[in-house]
Amino acid sequence: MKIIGNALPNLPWEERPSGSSEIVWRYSNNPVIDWNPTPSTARIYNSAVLPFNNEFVGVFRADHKNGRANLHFGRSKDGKSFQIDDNIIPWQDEQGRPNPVSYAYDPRFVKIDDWYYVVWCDDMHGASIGLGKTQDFKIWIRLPNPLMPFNRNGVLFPRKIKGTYRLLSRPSDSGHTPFGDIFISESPDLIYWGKHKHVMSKGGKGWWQGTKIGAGPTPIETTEGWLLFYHGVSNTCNGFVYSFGAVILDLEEPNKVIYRCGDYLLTPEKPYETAGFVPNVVFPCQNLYDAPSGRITIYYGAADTYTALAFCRVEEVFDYIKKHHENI
Ligand code: BMA
Repeated sequence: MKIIGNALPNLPWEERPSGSSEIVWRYSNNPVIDWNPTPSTARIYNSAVLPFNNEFVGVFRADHKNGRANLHFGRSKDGKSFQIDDNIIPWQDEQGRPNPVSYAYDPRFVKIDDWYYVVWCDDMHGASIGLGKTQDFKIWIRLPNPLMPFNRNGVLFPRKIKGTYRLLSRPSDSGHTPFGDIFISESPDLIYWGKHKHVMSKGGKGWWQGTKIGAGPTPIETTEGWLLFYHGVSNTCNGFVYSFGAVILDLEEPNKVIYRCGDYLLTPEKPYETAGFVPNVVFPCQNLYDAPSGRITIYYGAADTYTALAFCRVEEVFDYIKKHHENI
C-alpha cells in the first residue's frame, strides 16, 4: 500500500529506536514546545503544522496566561523548533472587517487547491466548528460556521471527493463531553453543508475508546483508503485518558469504515504525557508525510501542555490496523 500524495524530503523525522517494535514511536527530543513558550502564552499544544517553501508554517493552540485559548501563527525551518507569534490570528470577514473569535482551540490546518484552511473549535453560543482561510498568513478570512453547535473536532479532507468537500466532526456539548461519535458532512462550496452521515462510534471490545472519539489529523490518501488517526477517550476514577488509534475509510465513500484498529497506537506513558495541566492526554491534530518513502510524522498535544512528535511508516500502520481490525 502506498500514500497518494507529494514527496516531502525535509519531513521532520527520526528512525525507530533500535530494539523497539513500536508501530508509532516518539521523537527522542520531545516535547518540542515547553511551558510558557511566548510572553503571553502558558501552554501551546494540540496544534497543526504544514510544509511551506521548504520550511514549515503552523497554527498553534495557545492557552493564554488568563487560561483562555486562542490560535497563533508560527513558522519553523525544520518542523521541530518554532517561532510563534505572541499575537493571536487576526480574523477578518470577507469584506476585511475585524471578525475576532471569543476563543479557539484544537486547530487543524490543511491546504486545498490554493488556500490554507484552518478548522477549529469555536464559540457560537457554545462549542461549534470554526472555519477560516488564508493564502499569505497575513490576511486571515473567517468563513461562516459550517455546522450548528454543539460540535467539535472538525477535520476537512484534503481534496473534494466526488465533487464535494467533506468535513468530519464530533457532535458534543460545550463541556467535557461524556459521549461522542464521528460524523461526516458534505459541501459544494465550504458554505452550505448537508448530507450528514454517521462514520464511526465509540466503543468496541477495548476500553481506550469507550467514552468518546474524535477525528485527529487531516486524513491521508492511500491506495487502500483514507488513513485517519483519531483520539479515543477512556473514563477512569481520576478522569479521562486520551489515547490515539487509526482507521481506514473508503476512498470514495469516506463514511464507510474498511479497517479499524481495536488497539490504540499511542497512549500516555511518558512524563510529558502523564503529567501537566491535564494529565494523561495524547491528542493528535496533524500529520505530514513523504509519499514515496511512506514516512509519516504526527504532531500531538501532550497533557494539554506540550507539543510532541511521533513517527510511523504507512505500510506498518496499515498492516497493524488490518491485523487488529475490529467491527465496532
Ligand atoms: C478535549 C479538548 C482538548 C483537550 C482534551 C483533554 O475536550 O478540550 O483540547 O486536549 O479535552 O483535556
